[in-house]
Amino acid sequence: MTASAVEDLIDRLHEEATQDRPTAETPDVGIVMGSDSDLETMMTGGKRRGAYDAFVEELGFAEQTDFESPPDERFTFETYVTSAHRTPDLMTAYAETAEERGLEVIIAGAGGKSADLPNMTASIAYPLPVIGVPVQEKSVDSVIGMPTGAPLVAVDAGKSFNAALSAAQILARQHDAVRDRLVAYHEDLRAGVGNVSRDLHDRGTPAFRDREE
Ligand code: RP5
Repeated sequence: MTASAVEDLIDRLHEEATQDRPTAETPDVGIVMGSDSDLETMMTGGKRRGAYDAFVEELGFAEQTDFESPPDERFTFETYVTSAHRTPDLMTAYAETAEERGLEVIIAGAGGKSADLPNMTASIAYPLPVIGVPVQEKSVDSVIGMPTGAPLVAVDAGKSFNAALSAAQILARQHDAVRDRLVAYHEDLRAGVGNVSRDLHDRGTPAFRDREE
């Protein structure tokens, strides 16, 4: 990202904060990450599924990429890279405009030993809730280690899928449609375990294991 792109993004965020758009036209969830090298962990998984998979495949959300043209889907998220160390001005602009731009909750992920983006975003965006995602195991302490009075909730390393579910749980307090989607997702999980359990029992271990291979 060039310096001018940083300034353009900062200007856009501040301009958008003055728009006072209807809630249904603004993203409900903001997703920020410290680097595009975090993208796989934060959004589409790799070894495990990510926040994008949870929102789009399981909960029927859409990614909003244009302030002016929201997707048809009622519930949306937006995605940015806002490095705490390399673009502190962009991180600040993002967090300080978040509530005015209509966001209800932020998911913030960063890696490394100084994973400061989630906690700095939480401090600046307060009282908006922020869900931190340590992108690596070594990032856990710096994400969860907030002082008393400075809240941040966090998921385990790499669990951005769960961060999306947690964000949806927050939205579900106000939106029955999101609650219904969360309940349906959980019922699918329950049914999946039931099918596997019955199959394992009824086939026996060797036949079940061979079926999986
Ligand atoms: C952190 O440093 C980022 O969140 C990322 O996980 C890590 C490495 O960033 P890059 O050097 O790949 O941009 O700030």
